[in-house]
Amino acid sequence: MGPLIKLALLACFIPLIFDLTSSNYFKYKELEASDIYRSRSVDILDLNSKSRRYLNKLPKLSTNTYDEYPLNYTHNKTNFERENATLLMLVRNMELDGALKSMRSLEDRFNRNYNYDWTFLNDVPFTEEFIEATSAMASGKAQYGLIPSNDWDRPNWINETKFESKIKEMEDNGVLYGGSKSYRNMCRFNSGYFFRQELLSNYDYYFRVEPNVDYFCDFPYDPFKIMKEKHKKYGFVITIYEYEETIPTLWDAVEEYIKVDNGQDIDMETNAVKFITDKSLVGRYYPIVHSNSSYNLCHFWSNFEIGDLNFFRSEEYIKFFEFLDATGGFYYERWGDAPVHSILVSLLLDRDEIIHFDQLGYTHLPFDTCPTAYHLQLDQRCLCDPGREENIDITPNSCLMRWWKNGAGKSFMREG
Ligand SMILES: Nc1nc2c(ncn2[C@@H]2O[C@H](COP(=O)(O)OP(=O)(O)OP(=O)(O)O)[C@@H](O)[C@H]2O)c(=O)[nH]1
Ligand SMILES: [Mg+2]
Repeated sequence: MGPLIKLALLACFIPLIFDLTSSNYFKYKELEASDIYRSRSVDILDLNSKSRRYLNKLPKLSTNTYDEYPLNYTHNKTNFERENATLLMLVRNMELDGALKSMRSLEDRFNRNYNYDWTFLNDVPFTEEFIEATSAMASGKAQYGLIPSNDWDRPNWINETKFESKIKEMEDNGVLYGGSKSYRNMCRFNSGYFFRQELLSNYDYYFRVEPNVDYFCDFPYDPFKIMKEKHKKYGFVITIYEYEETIPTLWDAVEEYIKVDNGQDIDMETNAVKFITDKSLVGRYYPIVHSNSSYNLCHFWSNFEIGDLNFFRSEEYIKFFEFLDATGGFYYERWGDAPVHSILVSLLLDRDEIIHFDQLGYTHLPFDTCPTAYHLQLDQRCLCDPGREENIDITPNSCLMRWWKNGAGKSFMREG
């Protein structure tokens, strides 16, 4: 054995010799490393928090909307008082797995602290299995409603021959859900009947949840409280363009109603009509799809919505809905509840009564919304990538920039 090899062997044994005299050398080393990592992670978080703009002020509703009025309501980790509100899911028994996934996500991100009630609606009775599994997943009370046939099924004044030929035509033309009869029932129910269900009669607000959605971030506030405190009546997270082939005559019917209303319920000065009719260049984009009417096809994506039930139950909403319904457009065409809600909300409400919740990361295939600010990603434990192609907010497919310009969003973008 050469002297160099002897030296190397000795060097290897030195730590062991020390280890015999102390306790356990390797364990000691591991501890040291984890201490270093721990203090580094604290430093990094601290460094990040120094860059937070509003750290010492009352929380702002959003980092993205230039709303100068901070909330009176402070979200702290002990104040979990509930508003008079329910989480609401229209769902089929066969969607149990997806329903549980959505529930788990919303419970984790928000409701486990508040325990709001869950309301489930179905056009057929829920199975024991569905009731058992969803009740177990809910942190609050769970209640189950069977929708009366009159609120769900195709009314008998719909002309069956015309209906059958129209849906065949749509199916042949490859329109999304164009050949589905039940989808039409669902859209009409969600447009004009969900808020009239008895189980909802004692609530003021609902939060619509669909199977197989995901909430990417911890909620930084109770959105129901925001609705109440800020006098909001409709809240959304994503806004996109509708397929015009599903609503060829919807806007004609809306224009007729505007004439009939004659300024009684619809106030064009204060409402959000510009949001749904603006076709100008906003940012770098014109509307991505051409439309044949003055409706620009923008709608709030209604699979996520938080709404004031008293607005939907109001005479002005119901009158407008019934006028549209009487045309048969829900069946002869395939009017979605998203454009219907969006048009009625945009025309009947004051634009300041509509709110974009821009900190609530969310996905329903095929689109996401994910807060971009790095400190929000950390604060709210987000699990999403704002750089992903599916994150739709400032892409040409999104109407959000039109909302910033014409709605209650970025007031600096408003004209005049
Ligand atoms: N009870 C019941 N619920 C339904 C029916 N059709 C749809 N739904 C529910 O209505 C909501 C909207 O239906 P979806 O099938 O998700 O429609 P969509 O979001 O336009 O399309 P997807 O891309 O398929 O999600 C979901 O909560 C469904 O679970 C039905 O026939 N009966
Ligand atoms: Mg869906």
